[in-house]
Amino acid sequence: MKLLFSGFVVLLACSQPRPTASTAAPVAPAQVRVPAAGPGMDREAMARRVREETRAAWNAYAKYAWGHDELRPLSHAPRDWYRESLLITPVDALDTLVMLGLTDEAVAARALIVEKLAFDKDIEVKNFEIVIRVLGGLLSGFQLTGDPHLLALADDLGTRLLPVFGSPTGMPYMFVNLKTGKVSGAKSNPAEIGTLILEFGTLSKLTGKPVYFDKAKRAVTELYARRSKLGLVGEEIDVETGQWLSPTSHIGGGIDSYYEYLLKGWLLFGDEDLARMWRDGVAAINEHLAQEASGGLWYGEVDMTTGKVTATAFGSLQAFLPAVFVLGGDVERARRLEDSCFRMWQLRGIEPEAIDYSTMTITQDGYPLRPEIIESAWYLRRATQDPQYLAMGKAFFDALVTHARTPDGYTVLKSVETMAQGDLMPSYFLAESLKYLYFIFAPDTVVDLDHVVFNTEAHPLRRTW
Ligand code: DMJ
Repeated sequence: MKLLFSGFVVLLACSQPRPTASTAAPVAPAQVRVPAAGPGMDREAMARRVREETRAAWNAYAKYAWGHDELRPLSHAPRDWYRESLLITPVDALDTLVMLGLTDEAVAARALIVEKLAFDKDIEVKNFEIVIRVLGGLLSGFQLTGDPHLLALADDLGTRLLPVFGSPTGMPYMFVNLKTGKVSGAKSNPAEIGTLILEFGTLSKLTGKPVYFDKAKRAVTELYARRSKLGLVGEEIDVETGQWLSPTSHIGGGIDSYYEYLLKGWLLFGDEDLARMWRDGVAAINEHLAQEASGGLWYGEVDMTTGKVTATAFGSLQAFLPAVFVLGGDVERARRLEDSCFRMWQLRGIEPEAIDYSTMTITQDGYPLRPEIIESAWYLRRATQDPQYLAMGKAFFDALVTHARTPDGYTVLKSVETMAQGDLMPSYFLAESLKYLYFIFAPDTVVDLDHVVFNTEAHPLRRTW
């Protein structure tokens, strides 16, 4: 296999015009204790260590779960999401293996995918997860390796997913049977409706079939049209009636990547409608969700209609936002929010799933190996070259090795209070957490953000159009 990675450089400065930085929140003293990185940190050695941990995690999957969706590292057993495997870990991991220079492993992953992956299966899949992990992974895999089988698989998958858009509003149903096209799940949310345009849009550009982009764009446009007078979206919506089922607005799970894709859709496709939606959206969350509390900047929960605060909850998923702020040009806000995220990490030395930031207490104590805080540290390290983000990266790496490493791969933590280990290595750990950790230490030349946008599962999509 000829790997095309050498020509695949991802740059941070975007050639697209930038949104204007939104009004900065008042500056409060951040109480963040980041261990000094100092000139002594050997970045090359750290990058090598992350690469070797990635190799070991992949090898554990290959040994105990080959051909299946995910690895259970403690029981040495595979886990499949549905009756039949969709090779979710190999597809999610392929571009990480390529970009980290794990060439033999990348060759094996690609061969497995090309030989075994097929979508003519009588299984009802979750559209959002399959799009961000499998469709995204096939598209980036194609662009990095040049293997046309991967694009053919992506095109076949895209066609099988299209029935989701058949609701009266054009907003997608949550589930679709890959063989029959039968859809279900009319109760959906902004993330599942608005996190499709990067993958479907790229598929349109690479296949010359506009239908994918058009359906995904209509879906997000219909969602945006239902924003409240404050410019906010709620947490749950019926895609058949277009009525909101929950008015709770926040930037966490179920909403998060809706905002991410407005900005990134603009950057990848130059789409001015998405640019306008992004500017409106980010202005609304900065005005109504941002809160100064406990000496830092946070984004809480409010009623989308009244703006009344309903909870002071923040968590690991919200930690995607500093990365998006950097891409949107608001580096100062990104810095302040990443400080808050790191304070959350430091409560127990590894990240809890959720906290109440008014009391700085943990409300959900699991750590499912999430990548978002690592992703944001990478964007900030690139944008600022501030060594504190190298130090943060080392803190993340050391905690992962200490608490989440097993003899055969990495595993989720049931609790950051007890550090009790669960038994799953989610595919996004290889797709995202390890990739972004590597990027923190690797030279900036490994990524050319002038031409590449990462989807929400860290799959790099290269603008070749
Ligand atoms: C990933 O699948 C994606 O990053 C998604 O946007 C959110 N959840 C996980 C990681 O936490």
